Amino acid sequence: MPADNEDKGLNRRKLLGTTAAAGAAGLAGGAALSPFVGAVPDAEAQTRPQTQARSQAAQPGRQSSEVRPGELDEYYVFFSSGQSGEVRIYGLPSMRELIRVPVFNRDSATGWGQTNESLKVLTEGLTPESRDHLASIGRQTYDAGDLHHPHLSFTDGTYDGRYLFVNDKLNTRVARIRLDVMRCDKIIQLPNQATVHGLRVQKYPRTGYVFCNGEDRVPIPNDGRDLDKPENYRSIYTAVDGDTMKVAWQVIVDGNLDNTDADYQGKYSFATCYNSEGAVNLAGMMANEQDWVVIFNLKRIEDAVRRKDYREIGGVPVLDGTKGSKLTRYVPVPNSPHGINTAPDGIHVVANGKLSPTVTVFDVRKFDDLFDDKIQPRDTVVAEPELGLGPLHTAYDGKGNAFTTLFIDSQVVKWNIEAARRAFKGEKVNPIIQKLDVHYQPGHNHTSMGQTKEADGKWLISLNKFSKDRFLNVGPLKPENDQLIDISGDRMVLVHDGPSYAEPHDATIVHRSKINPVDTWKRDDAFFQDAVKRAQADGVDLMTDSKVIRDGNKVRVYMTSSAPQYGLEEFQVKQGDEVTVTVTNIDDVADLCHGFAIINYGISMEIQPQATASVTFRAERPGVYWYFCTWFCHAMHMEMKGRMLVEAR
Ligand code: CUK
Ligand code: CUA
Repeated sequence: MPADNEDKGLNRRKLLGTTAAAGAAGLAGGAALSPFVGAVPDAEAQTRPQTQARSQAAQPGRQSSEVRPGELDEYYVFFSSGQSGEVRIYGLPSMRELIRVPVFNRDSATGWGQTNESLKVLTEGLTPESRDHLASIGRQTYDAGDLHHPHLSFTDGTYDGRYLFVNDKLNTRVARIRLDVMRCDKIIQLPNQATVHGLRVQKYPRTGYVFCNGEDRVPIPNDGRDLDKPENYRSIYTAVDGDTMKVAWQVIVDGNLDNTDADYQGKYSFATCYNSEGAVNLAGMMANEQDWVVIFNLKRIEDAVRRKDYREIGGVPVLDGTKGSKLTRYVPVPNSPHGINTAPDGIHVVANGKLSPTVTVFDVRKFDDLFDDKIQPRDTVVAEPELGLGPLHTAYDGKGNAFTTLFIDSQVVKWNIEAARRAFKGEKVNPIIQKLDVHYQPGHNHTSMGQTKEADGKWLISLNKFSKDRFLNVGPLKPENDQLIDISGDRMVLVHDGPSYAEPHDATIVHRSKINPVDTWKRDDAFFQDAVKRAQADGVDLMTDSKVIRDGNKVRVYMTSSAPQYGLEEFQVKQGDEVTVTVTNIDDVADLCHGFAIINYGISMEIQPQATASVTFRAERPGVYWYFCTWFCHAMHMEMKGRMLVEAR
């Protein structure tokens, strides 16, 4: 019988003391800069409230991660993948990976980043400056991204199953994934700002806005002016219209923006800010004792946009929300806050301390008075409990409790919001209910439906940045560890370790009743309408015709695919031709996917049931090149092939 995770952790922490210290140094840049880092975690741990040790097995009725063969999971989990640039969809509680959705990455299996349909999505929303830059280095788009925050569209405070929105910290982009086909259909690059880090959506009345934090400060426009004049650098907060995927407005703020969230009333959004110092190096960014949370008044911003009280820069309205503006308020919080999370009660918002062992709790009902200058910024703070070292993100169970990750302590702490409020008023109550060791160094955590008003308090996942010894050793690069925790009882119980590849930052757990994907594409789907129009202009019916159309040195090859055959067994082109191959999967069967790949041409794409996919390339290499199906579709799948004959010039 395993000992209580928590008690074991105390010993383990002694053993791993160097790790905790290294983590602290990494965060704080040395103990001298941050006094709390000097506190010995062990000493602190001994004063923690300890309750009866119990293993999972000793608690009948607790939830299990087991989903038996043939059974379905109860929840979808949408994981980001950081520098991998894609979205990964898991089932919960099994924590089985179900599928991946390529977004900012180049994906070999689907042809994302190579097909004309994906390239349209990847290029149409780039800024003119980026398009020029990419063209100057012979490229159409980026093939890398850093995807941190996956958030579903809302209607009336809960998920509506339409879209998933994600950010790209690398190339300042926001993408939208359609949840009916689980495919990215829009990507927009934001002008004026440098990176999109925090991304959350409007919860009420609907999405609505997608809020995007510009993290780094740069000159506007960033065209070579003010290179080494950081005092002229600016940070930008953007609201993208989730329906049109166009920038609705931008607000200039003070400080680097980290994470963001919105209220349940549709009145305010807010962001954590670090580097209020406006510094350009680590020591400078941590110099001040306090940074701030900036609150955005959506109605005032919309009114200002209506009055045209803005400057148009980079084709979008840019408003001034720096200190003293009517559009924003700045609430001081301890140095370098990180995550910010609205509770499902619609009242509380928690900003997580990171360099401070505290979290700061706001009451959104006080924001009206703050904007009307009836109260001071700090009057909106109703609690500030000290939770442990390195608080990064907070999740909720919908029953008044919060779960905060402690990066340096490698723990999740469960605490009660109301108790924290009472303690803040001076009552002798300890808001901390339990601390659970996680393995190791957690960043985001997330509860089932926990970012909606329908938080159900059943599951918590902790996305841990280090796995160390928890899995078979796979060399110097270790997986991360996404741990599943049962929160349905009074105490958290760890039930599953899940390795994951670089580097999920965040996840959203959605009850399966909210998501209704299709099995086959509709033939009038917008995603491949360019191909349909091209075919119509060539007099080709994609569902029945397989034809080669020559148009000068452009050759358009149309073929159907139906297991186990392409509509064309061969086609001939001339060296130097620009060839567009358009394949339509006419099989009307769930799960019957075909592929199209050309040997030694580096071409590979998939075609889902009832979909059309196309790829354009230059036939620069004479000879015989077999094309073949890449998705195992039939007993004769190996024979599903044909020849591209390239005649020498
Ligand atoms: S951030 Cu990664 S752990 Cu980009 Cu949401 Cu907090
Ligand atoms: Cu078609 Cu394999």
